[in-house]
Amino acid sequence: METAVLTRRAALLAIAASTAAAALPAAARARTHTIVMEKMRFGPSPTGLRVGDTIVWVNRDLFRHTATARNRSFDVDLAPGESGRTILRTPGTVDYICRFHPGMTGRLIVVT
Ligand SMILES: [Cu+2]
Repeated sequence: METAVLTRRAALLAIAASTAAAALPAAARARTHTIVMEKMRFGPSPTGLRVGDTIVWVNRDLFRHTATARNRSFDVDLAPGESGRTILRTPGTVDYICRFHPGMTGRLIVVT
């Protein structure tokens, strides 16, 4: 009998914990991902991107590059050695290019 009570209490605590996690604002769950520009290419796009996450763009090349969304949702212009950031505000698929080197392309897939 006592075991059953303890089990029920544990179950209630588990439910309370998961409810608290779900109630966290998106910003509290947000993660930061890095995409490096190097040798005239964008590094691999991170997987598991969610609304609220941040992309840090790092230009390790000897050339100026941009990360420019085709849907105009972001446009980061970076001199050699610079970095910049984009916060992902909306879900969806966003293709991006470098405005100076259109052969440099990438794609972000963002879920809610
Ligand atoms: Cu470029």
